[in-house]
Amino acid sequence: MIEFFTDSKEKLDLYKDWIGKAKNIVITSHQNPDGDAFGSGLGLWGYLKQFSFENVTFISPTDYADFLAWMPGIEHIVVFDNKNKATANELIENADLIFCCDFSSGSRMKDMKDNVLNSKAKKIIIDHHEQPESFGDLMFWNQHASSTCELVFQMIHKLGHGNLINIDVATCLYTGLLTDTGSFKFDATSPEVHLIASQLLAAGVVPSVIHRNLFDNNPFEKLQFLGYILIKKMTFLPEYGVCYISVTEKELQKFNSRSGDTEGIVNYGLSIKGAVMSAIFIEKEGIIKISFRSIKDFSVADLARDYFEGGGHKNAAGGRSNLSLEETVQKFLTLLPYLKTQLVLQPN
Ligand SMILES: [Mn+2]
Repeated sequence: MIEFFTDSKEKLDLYKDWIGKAKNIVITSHQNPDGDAFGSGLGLWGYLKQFSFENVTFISPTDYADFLAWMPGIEHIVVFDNKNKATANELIENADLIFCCDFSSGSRMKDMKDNVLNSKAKKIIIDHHEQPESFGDLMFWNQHASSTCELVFQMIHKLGHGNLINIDVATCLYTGLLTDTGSFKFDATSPEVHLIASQLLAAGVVPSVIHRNLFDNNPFEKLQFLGYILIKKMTFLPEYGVCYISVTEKELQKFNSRSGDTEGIVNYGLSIKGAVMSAIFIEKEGIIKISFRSIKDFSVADLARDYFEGGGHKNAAGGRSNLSLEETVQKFLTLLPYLKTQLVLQPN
């Protein structure tokens, strides 16, 4: 399903009316931000800053990982933590328009959820996740898009402002395009994605710099942690084509693991020959956080939604569990025999 408010004259007029009158604008993305959350939010921020609003503020529901710290404009982000909560709430309360980037479910705003949903501001959702909730007044939504950055690029163009995609905006948008397509390798890497990438390069993006900033900036301890996980904690079940990893809170502490350090580890499981699905279970702050990845038609979004209070995309999804780490893994393993036909009968 696709819904671009810019394609309906009535909705586009509404948008133009709202943005024309807006004084204060808030942009937000989801908790535990990834490259696409900040790429789309900061790209949109850099675009909107070029108009004469009194305030355009990006508020992140939670703090961000080091691998994003180089992004243009990141120093202006207000993190919704104890220190900034009062300021952030005031900004949300005074906002005329709130853009929600890279999520479709209110709960992904964590503690900010109620303030945003109850605010008088008009809400505009720009997103590519499945099954959006209906809190948006306008949607720029396509579940087949590679990334929210792709959608922000298209929205800016549909509004006739392609010339405002300067190098900083382009850098942010390229970041989400790159991270959400797994460096242009996932199925959502459409011809359109490469056409957009080409235009972002023409705007001045240097791919090698962004790639290095994102992926070759690891703390030494993070690689040691990865080594430990691969040797000690990874299990592969060839009969199902399933790889899984479980990590305790103690192990995170032992390797001084920071928020975001576990990001991407789940993908190693899919690099095993014959793997169809990979899962990682992480014990953190009293709950188990789960990431799933899959290939081809096996939907981890369905798995996450049906059994682990989560959701996402067909090939990349997340969930949670209030059971213990062992019980959660056990629950996952018990499901596998029922999923076997879907897992094994993957068309080429
Ligand atoms: Mn995304």
